[in-house]
Amino acid sequence: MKTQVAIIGGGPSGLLLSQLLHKRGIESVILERKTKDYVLGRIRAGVLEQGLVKLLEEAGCADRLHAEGIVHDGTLVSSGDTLFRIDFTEHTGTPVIVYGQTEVTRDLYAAREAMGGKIEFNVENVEIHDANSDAPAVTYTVGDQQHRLECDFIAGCDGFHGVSRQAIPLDVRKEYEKVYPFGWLGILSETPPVNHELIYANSDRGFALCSMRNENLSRYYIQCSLSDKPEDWTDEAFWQELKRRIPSEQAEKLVTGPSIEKSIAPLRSFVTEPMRWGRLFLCGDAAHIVPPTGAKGLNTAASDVHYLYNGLRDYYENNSRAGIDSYSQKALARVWKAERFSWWFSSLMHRYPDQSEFDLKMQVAEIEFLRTNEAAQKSMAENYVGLPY
Ligand code: RFL
Ligand code: PHB
Repeated sequence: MKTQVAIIGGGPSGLLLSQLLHKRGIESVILERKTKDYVLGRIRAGVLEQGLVKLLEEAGCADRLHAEGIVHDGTLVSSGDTLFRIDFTEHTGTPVIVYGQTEVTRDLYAAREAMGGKIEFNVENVEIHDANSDAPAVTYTVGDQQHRLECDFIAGCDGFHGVSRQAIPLDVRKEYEKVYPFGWLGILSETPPVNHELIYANSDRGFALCSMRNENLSRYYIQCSLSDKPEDWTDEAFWQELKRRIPSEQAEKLVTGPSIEKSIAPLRSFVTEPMRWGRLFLCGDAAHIVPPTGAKGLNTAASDVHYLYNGLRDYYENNSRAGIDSYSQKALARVWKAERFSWWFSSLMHRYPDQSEFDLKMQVAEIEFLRTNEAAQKSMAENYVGLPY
């Protein structure tokens, strides 16, 4: 088989890239390790920056997002019982949209299928060949059938545990990593959200986040120990702990109910450099991970797709290599800013096992500065709604 762009990974990065390329007449094939239902069963990000919304519009996949997404003009931050608001629209002129990654992915799959996009599910043993030559290829198996896909370019959109990053030789690749000493326990419940905007809560029992998917579907998280397992936490224990971490006025209003999903995610900051090797381009979680505080994961994947899509367009439409040659540098410049913001916001909001009393005072002082200082609020708002591409 032959195509122009072989895309490894059918998560949001791979699907969005494929759909955008298709709109410009550039052919691609997506290779996905799991089934579509499995991919759609993963509950992940919930907050979309305008940059991602614009890309979804360009991809022709934004109708449901505009009909069902919830516009958020700001967010709440709490420290104990002190609650304050950061106004995104006032400080930046831009809101964010709350619309789940699951729904984005569902819309992208629907669009790809409607246009006859080629997606191979259940692929195994994916191997990248000759990425550093003018004739790269990907081999893989489906069941006991061996396949070979020849292509002009390979997009490695296969997430943190994929194979693409590993295809870049170790003497070329440099990785930067910070692992946080805690995780997030998240639940989804068919209950009305406690508040119409998100609440990021710092408390002496650890971080909590009140988020949502729609008016009757709430997403809540609490900081937990890395050794915890979801089954250690009954729904009742989760709700009790959440109530202790958010301001009492909110805790009293909280509507609880059975969880329909419960999972633990570790927190990590990770970047690999460069994001390109020959004709292989890494995109999204394949190249970088942020802790979820600040909701930058999916949005940073989207900015990679933007740079790669435009680079490939430039190549096919204008016979110019300028865009693909600057891909890694442009993508990384924005990635590192998202890494900084997520690291800063995580450091501000969590309890660390080795935190000294001095460290705690610094956290309190910084939250107080954010509460009272316009410039600090503007800086937070600019980062939260997404820095320009
Ligand atoms: P994905 O979504 O991981 O998709 C990669 C796809 O590649 C497939 N794959 C392979 N396919 C073929 N061959 C192989 N060898 C393959 N190896 C893997 C996988 O099955 C998968 O379908 O990466 P992508 O597309 O770059 O998208 C990135 C986003 O998913 C990610 O940044 C965010 O979801 C991160 N993230 C969150 N971000 C937020 O902004 N807010 C959140 O609340 C939030 N929660 C999360 C998250 C990531 C999590 N992970 C990765 C464990 C919660 C979790 C649990
Ligand atoms: C979510 O709704 O899942 C969510 C929202 C904001 C974050 C992280 C996760 O910072």
